[in-house]
Amino acid sequence: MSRLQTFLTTALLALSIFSLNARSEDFTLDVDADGKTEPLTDGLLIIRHLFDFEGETLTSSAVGSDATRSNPQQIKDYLNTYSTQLDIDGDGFLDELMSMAPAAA
Ligand SMILES: [Ca+2]
Ligand SMILES: [Ca+2]
Repeated sequence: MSRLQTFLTTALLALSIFSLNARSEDFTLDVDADGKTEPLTDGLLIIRHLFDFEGETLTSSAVGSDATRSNPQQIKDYLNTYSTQLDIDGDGFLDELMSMAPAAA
């Protein structure tokens, strides 16, 4: 491998690692962006999103009083943008709650 190839490969690798870090840092579990991560707001929003709730049914009684991201479409867009970060167990699927339901019944 030439020096140029080595340099370009190293630069590309460094850039991809930087990009991954930057993307991860952009995502937080504070879905409604009120500065706090709470189970009955942010957690509920994520669960409802995973069950494909939309509009008012997504956000009803599930955004904090100081939320700066409270519009259902904004929240849906945010969670869709960072959907890979929501795959907590890393199995490539976001629907484990739904797929586990028949087994648990
Ligand atoms: Ca929050
Ligand atoms: Ca998963």
